Amino acid sequence: MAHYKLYCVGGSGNSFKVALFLNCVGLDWEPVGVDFAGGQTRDPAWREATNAMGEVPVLEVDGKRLSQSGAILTWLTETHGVFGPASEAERFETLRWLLFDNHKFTGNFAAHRALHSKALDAPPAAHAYMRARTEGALAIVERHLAGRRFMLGERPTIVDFSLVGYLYYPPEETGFDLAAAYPAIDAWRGRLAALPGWKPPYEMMPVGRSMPMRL
Ligand SMILES: N[C@@H](CCC(=O)N[C@@H](CS)C(=O)NCC(=O)O)C(=O)O
Repeated sequence: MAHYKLYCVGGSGNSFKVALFLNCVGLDWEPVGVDFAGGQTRDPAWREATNAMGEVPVLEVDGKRLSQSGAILTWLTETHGVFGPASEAERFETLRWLLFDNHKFTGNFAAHRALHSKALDAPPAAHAYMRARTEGALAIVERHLAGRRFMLGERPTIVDFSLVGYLYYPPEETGFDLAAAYPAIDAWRGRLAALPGWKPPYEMMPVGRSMPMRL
């Protein structure tokens, strides 16, 4: 049995953030599929046993079940001493970007993807609102990455793993052609994809059942 079990589903970019860390560090882990499309995360018994917040990813280790990708990444980096902040200033920047990612970057990108892929049925005004919010967040990261190799500078950290979580899903699924419209983000995600251990999300987590993201 693997040391780490990651409860996840291939279509979950939040799960991919954690899977990427585990694989790039070469840790002993296995994905455990969740039937997201079938409503497993809303099942009271699943919530009681696995995550009261009703979300993946959940990382199981030594009898504990940890949730929230930003908290899990922080725990992993402190436990294994890699891909973490190297100073007090970087620690502050790490928390700052993880919060921005969860609130604005991944938060908007993932919601827009759900609308774009028609996994959710929403009025056009709601779709346009989410698109504008997502473009705003992408522009902030595009600008930050101009002249930087990674989010905190010269080396990859958990900030990169968090922000990049949804950016390898295909454009027809996300509604954003990053290669065409966001050159700095495109080059940065390419640098991360060159890390040993990187795989695309559906290969990294070939488990579980997502909403119909690819129509
Ligand atoms: N902030 C959370 C977000 C997790 C999240 O939204 N997970 C989605 C899948 S990507 C989920 O399980 N959603 C279930 C639901 O909202 O019912 C994290 O980073 O772990």
